[in-house]
Amino acid sequence: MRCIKCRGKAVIDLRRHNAAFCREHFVEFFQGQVRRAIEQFRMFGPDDRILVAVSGGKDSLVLWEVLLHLGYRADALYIDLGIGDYSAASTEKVRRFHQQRAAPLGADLHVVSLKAAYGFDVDEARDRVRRPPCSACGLSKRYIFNKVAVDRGYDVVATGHNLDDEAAVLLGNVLRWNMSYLARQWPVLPGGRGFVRKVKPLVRLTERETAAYAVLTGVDYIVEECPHAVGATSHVYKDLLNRLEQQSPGSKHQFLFQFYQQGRSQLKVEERPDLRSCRYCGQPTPGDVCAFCRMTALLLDQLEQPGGGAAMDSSPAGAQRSTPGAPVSQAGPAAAPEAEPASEAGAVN
Ligand code: Q46
Ligand code: ZN
Ligand code: ZN
Repeated sequence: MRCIKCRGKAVIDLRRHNAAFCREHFVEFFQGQVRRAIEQFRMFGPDDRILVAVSGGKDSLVLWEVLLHLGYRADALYIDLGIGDYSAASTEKVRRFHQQRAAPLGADLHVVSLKAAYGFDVDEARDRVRRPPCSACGLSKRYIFNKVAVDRGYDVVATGHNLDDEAAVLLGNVLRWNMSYLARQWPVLPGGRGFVRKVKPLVRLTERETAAYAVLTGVDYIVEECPHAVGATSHVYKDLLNRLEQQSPGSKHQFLFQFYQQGRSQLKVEERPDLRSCRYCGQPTPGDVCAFCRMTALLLDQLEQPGGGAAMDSSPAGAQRSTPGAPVSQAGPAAAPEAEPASEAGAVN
């Protein structure tokens, strides 16, 4: 197998492109695809300040690496969700990547601990309010990413969702004919009214390609998945699409990009509901109190019950019962992205 660029020994075969590349030309190809997605969907410009949502997994760390390599002003935000050993290992990977690869290029890493900042973690949310962990986690991540971006003046939040992720979401939305989610499925979620713009620059690249890029460029990431991801429906969709791809290379890309180019334009995007400021944290919400503050209040009540786990006294100083969504260690207005599509929930990748 020979590289189609230099005829040297190829290290990867990309059947969907009918191409094979050596290390050097695969890296060039990968970075070119990221640049192309940024330009194709007008995600951001060279002067924009980007906040990359990192989880310690391959996609988000690779995304950060590529954006820095392409010369963008990209800092990152990591949220310690308090999910046992998984969070401990992820934190270490992110901190090490920052120290070794990002800090020397002048990039900052922001770390928010859900427990230290808001008085609960994802496992407590699951146990105390019987909310599926991914639902509490997704809501918290959307809230905090947006809040930090707004508070710290970033223009855009970038996530590591790749072609496999987006094709699986599309398949799920098509199977349910969920027209409002379909209408909003796009690699750029516009900002405004307290929401920062969100973009997915890896949308032209598959999971396999991202993993190969990580290995070939020495990006050390957490291989284990979050324990709560086990049995996720998205895995079934990804499996199906991979089987299709095996038989017919390029199907995944066709499915997603033909939708972007033809299907989506036929759909009408519903107006977002009128928003007002959350009574507690000041963030935009269709109701009186934002979803994150409602969940926080419920959780802190539960945790205060006798025998109900950590009492407020033992939670970090500053957690105010009268301001359930107010972070313990950070102050200031923010935006709760609860009006965003639920299909966005959870994943940072
Ligand atoms: S981290 Fe959070 Fe994911 Fe774990 S609890 Fe679910 S949403 S699976 S990307
Ligand atoms: Zn080559
Ligand atoms: Zn609120």
